[in-house]
Amino acid sequence: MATAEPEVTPNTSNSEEEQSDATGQEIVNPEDYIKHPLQNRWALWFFKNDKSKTWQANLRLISKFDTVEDFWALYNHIQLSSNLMSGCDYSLFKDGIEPMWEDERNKRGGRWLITLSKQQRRADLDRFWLETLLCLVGEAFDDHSDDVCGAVVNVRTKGDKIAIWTTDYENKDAIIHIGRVYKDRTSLLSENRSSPV
Ligand code: MGP
Repeated sequence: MATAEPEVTPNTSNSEEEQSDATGQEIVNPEDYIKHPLQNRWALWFFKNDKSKTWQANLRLISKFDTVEDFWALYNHIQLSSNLMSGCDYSLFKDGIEPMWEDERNKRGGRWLITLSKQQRRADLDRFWLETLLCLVGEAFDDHSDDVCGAVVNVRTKGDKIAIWTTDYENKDAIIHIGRVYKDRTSLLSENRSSPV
C-alpha cells in the first residue's frame, strides 16, 4: 500500500508562534503522518472449509500491507482467530508466496508447529497468533528471516495449530535459529506452561 506523501511547509524558525506559514497553514511534523515501512510486503489469506469446493478454491486473499500502520489497521479490522468457525485458517505469507505446499518457495520447506489443546483456544490462541504475526512482520529471525515464507493458524475442533513455514529443509542453521527465536518468543507468553514448540 502506498505511503502518504509528506506535504511539508519549510520551517525556518524555532519560535513557537511561527509554527504556521504566511497562509496560516499549520506546519506538521512528517513523522506524524508518514507510515512506517516494513521490510517486506505481506499478504493475509483466509481459508473457509466448504466441502463442495477444492482446497485451493476455499482459499481467499484478504489484503496486502507493507507498513506498520496498515498491519494494525488490518489486524484490528478482522475477527480474532478464536472467533472463527472450526475448519477456518488465516495465513500470512510474504507477497508473492502462495500459502500452499505447491508454491516454489514452500515445496522444499518445513514448518515449526505449535499444537494447542482445546482448552487453550480461549486463553492462548489469539495471543500466540499475534506473537507469530509480530515475529514475521518484525523480521525477528535476524539474518535468517529470509528463510521464513509465512505462518498459518488452523482453527480445528480437535485442537488448534499455529505454524511458521520455512523455505528449505536443508538450511539447518536457519531452521534451528528460527525455531529457537520462535520458542523463546512464545514461551514468554506461557510462563509455567510446558514449551509449545
Ligand atoms: P490442514 O488444513 O493443513 O490440517 O490439512 P487439518 O485440517 O488439521 O488436517 P490434518 O490432515 O493436519 O489432520 C487438511 C487437508 O487440507 C490436507 O490433507 C489437504 O487435503 C488439504 N491441504 C492443506 N494444505 C496446507 C494444503 C496445501 O498446501 N495444498 C493442497 N493442495 N492441499 C492442502
